[in-house]
Amino acid sequence: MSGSENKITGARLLIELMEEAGIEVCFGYPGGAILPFYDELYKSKIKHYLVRHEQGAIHMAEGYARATGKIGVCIATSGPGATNLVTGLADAKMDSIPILAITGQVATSAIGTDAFQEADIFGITIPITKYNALMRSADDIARHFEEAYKIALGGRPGPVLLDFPKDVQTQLTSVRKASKLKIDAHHYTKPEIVGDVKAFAEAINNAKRPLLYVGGGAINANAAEEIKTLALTGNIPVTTTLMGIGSFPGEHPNSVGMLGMHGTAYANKAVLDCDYILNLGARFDDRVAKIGEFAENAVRAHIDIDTAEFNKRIDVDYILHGDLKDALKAVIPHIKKVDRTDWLKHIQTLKANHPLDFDNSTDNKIKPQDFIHKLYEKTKGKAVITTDVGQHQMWAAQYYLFNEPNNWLTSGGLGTMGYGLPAAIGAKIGRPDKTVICISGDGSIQMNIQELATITMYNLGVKILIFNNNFLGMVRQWQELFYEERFSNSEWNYNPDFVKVAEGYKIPAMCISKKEDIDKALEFFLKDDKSALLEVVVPAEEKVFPMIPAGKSQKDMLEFKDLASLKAAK
Ligand SMILES: Cc1ncc(C[n+]2csc(CCOP(=O)(O)OP(=O)(O)O)c2C)c(N)n1
Repeated sequence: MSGSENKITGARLLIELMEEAGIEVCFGYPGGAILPFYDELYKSKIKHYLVRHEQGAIHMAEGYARATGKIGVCIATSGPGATNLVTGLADAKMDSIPILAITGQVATSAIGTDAFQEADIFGITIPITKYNALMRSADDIARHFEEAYKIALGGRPGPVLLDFPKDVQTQLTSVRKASKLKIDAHHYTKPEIVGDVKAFAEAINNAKRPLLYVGGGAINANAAEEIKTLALTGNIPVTTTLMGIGSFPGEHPNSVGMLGMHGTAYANKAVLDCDYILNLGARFDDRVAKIGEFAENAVRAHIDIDTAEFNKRIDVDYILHGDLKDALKAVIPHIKKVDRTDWLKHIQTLKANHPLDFDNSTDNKIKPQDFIHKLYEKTKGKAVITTDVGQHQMWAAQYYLFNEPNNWLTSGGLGTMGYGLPAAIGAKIGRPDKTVICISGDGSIQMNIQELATITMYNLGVKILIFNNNFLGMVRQWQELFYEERFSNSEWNYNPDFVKVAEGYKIPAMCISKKEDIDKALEFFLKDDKSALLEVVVPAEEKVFPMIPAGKSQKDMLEFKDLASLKAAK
């Protein structure tokens, strides 16, 4: 008696483990080396979304994860399927998004022989995953899955990858549970709060002009409520990074919007004027904080779950290590209701004197900033917005005010063009009740435009807004300002007819280029919960302001009015 009747295949086991973990959806693309797994998936209750490109699958998983707070799962075959996931893994690593990637691999006997469709995805993804494993035996699957799953979601979240050789998928095993995990528990358990909570709170109480600087870690830690309590109890204004948008209500008087390279002028000025800055789950990114010049007159404090972030780029005076939500819960009882009327008044004055600005007076052309503001009004700030990368991304961050977390999905750290459309698909699948809008540029949308087919195949009500300036707009902006208007390879006159492309995929579409058509276009775009594509032709020379030139600090910020007055002086 072999006992094989109690055994199941590796592929079956992995599916069962995924089901037990509560995984409901995954995104992927089949191929030879992953077929046994797909065969088991066919029988599973896990819903699989077939994409058109593996990069689409992983960005969908990212969008799903960011919109729901759950893990995002994607599947690819060996070789080219697996390498097509690489950009998404790097993206998820930079933005701390929990992703489980499962890749097929050639049979264990063929590994290292340059077999058909073989790629060392384990080796390739070591620096861009939190954990990865080549599962050489079906008996190891349970342990690897448990480790991978816990590590992806635990501590500072991130992507993990399980490489699954074809023979291991069909091998029989009876090992269904990990007897012991080999990876140190601190990689996936919640750490204790480390640091002097009272001294930490005292430093806040002593500040006359404190400022909260909130990053994506606040969204991961689900800490929006605690941040609001801290800000309102202490009368403290709040600025967020690009990734932190939504962690504090954008419409609240204490909100100073986004800081950094294209942040609001008032946020960047508040950084210069504050005497205390508290970093909550941000990483002093180089687009925000110049070494040696960031909030140099302020006492600096930092709460983070990842000790590697402390004093990495910017030295701080006070540190609390731990889960942000837990840490804030510990700090808040020690916060005094200090009267900071003068400081809050000063913030309002900064807002009044340095508003977001652009020239909306010229002729009948549509200004993207104005359009996004109108979109915000029409959707009452309640839509889930995803973006690609470029000027449109920054305008969306500036002009669409977010009052809730998890509604703003963008590629922050890696800045991946091609992220927006698949991320919107993942978000819509995760939160079908929401209006989900991808805001893109004519460059970015073409990097994963094939996923329009996925929208139609699954009848998903995803809205796609394309600002068409016939340029790689952000590249053009830099070339205009810093390369004496030599527009090397940023202009193109070979855009497809986006309306026809959309209609080719059976998505209703419309194109507008005149201001007078905005209302009618928004009516068409938002009238129901069905998919729609709207192309908005905008001027190529429109720029994103304010701007802190690369490598410069808050002090060197250029505002729209600076450019206008520079031009007038010429
Ligand atoms: C995959 C990738 N390649 C190149 C870049 C560099 N890049 C950043 S913004 C940008 C231009 C984006 O153009 P478009 O999508 O048309 O948006 P716009 O800036 O015009 O709003 C480029 C090429 C990038 N971020 N990602």
